[in-house]
Amino acid sequence: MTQFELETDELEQVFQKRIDDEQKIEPKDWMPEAYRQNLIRQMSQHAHSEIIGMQPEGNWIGRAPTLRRKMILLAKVQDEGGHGLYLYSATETLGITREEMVAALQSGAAKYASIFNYPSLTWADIGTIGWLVDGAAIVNQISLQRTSYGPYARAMVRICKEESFHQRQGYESLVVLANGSTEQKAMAQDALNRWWWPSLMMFGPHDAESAHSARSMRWKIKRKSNDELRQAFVDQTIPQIEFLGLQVPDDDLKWNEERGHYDFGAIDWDEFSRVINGKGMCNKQRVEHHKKVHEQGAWVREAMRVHKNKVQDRNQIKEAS
Ligand code: FAQ
Repeated sequence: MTQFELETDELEQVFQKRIDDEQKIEPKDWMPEAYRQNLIRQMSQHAHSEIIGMQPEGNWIGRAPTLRRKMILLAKVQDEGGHGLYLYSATETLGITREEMVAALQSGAAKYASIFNYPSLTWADIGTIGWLVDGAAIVNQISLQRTSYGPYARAMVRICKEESFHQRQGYESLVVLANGSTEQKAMAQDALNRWWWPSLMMFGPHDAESAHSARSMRWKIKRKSNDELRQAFVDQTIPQIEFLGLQVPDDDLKWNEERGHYDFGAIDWDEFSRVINGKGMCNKQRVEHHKKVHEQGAWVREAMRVHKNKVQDRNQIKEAS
C-alpha cells in the first residue's frame, strides 16, 4: 500500500465510524469521492424530479374548476419549484454547479422520477398526483430526513412539511370526486387505474436489483430500502382507497395476516425500464419544454450575473478606500 492509500484507508475508517455514530457529514468534512458522487447523483436527480414534476400539474392551472382549486394548485406547483431550488443549492455544496446539473438533465445523462413521464389527462389526475405521487414522495422523504449528509437532511424537513399539505389537498380533492356524480367517480377511478402502478415504480427496482442501495445504506444516504418503502406506501394507501369506495387496480392484492402487510401483484419492470431510459409517453416533451423555458429565462440569469459583478466591484472599491 502506498502512503496515499494508507491515509485514504484511515480516513475512510474514521468517516464510516462517524456515519455509524449517527453524526452528520457537512460540506467541508472529508468524504470518500464515491460518497460525494453518489450524493450528487441522487440529490440532483431528486431536484430534477421536483422541477420536471411541475409540468404535469402546471398543465392544469389554467383549467382548474374553481378559484379555490386554482389557488391551491398554484401554491403547490410553486412549492415544488422551491423544493427543486433547495435541493440544487444543497447539491452545489458538494462541488458541482447548477449549470452542470441542468446540462446533465437536458442531455439525458441525469434521470428524474419516472412518474413525471406520464400525462395528466383529466382533472382527477391532479388530485391523484397530490394524493399518490406526493404520498409516495413523503414516505421516501421522511426517511431521508435522517440521511447522513447534513444539507440534504435539513432540506428534507421543510420539504416533508410541504409535501404533507400537498398529499392532503390531493386526497381531499379525490374525496369530493369519489362522492360526486357517477361521471366524477368514474374519472377518479380512471385516474387511480393509470397512476397506481407508476406510483409503486417511484420507489425504484426491487432491492436485489438496486445498483446503489447496498452502498447507500452502508453510508446511510438511504435509511430504508426501496422495497421497505414501497410496502409502507401500499399499506398506508389501501385503507385510503377503500374509504373512497374505489377499486385497487390489482387482482393479486390481499392482506397477508402472517406478514402483517398487503401482498400485491408484480410490477411491470419492462415498462419502468423503458420510461427511465427516455422511452416513456412524455419524456421527450418534458425535456424539450425544460430546454425552451430555460432558454427563455437566459436574460434573468444574465441580469443576475451583471448585478453580482457590480456588487463585487462596489465592495472592492469600498475595501480599497
Ligand atoms: N425514476 O439503485 P437504484 C416528488 C434509477 S419527488 C427514475 O435503486 P437509488 C415530489 C436510479 O436513479 C420524487 N429513475 O437507485 C413531487 C438508478 O439510475 P442511475 C423524487 C429511477 O438512487 C410530487 C437506477 O434506477 N424523489 O415526487 C427511479 O439507490 C409531485 C437504479 O436504481 C426522489 O428522488 C425512478 N422512480 O434509489 C414533485 C427521492 N428509481 O442514477 C412534483 C430521492 C430508480 O444509476 C409533483 N431519491 N431509478 O442512472 C431516492 O430516494 C432514490 O434515488 C430512489 C432510487 C429510491 C428513487
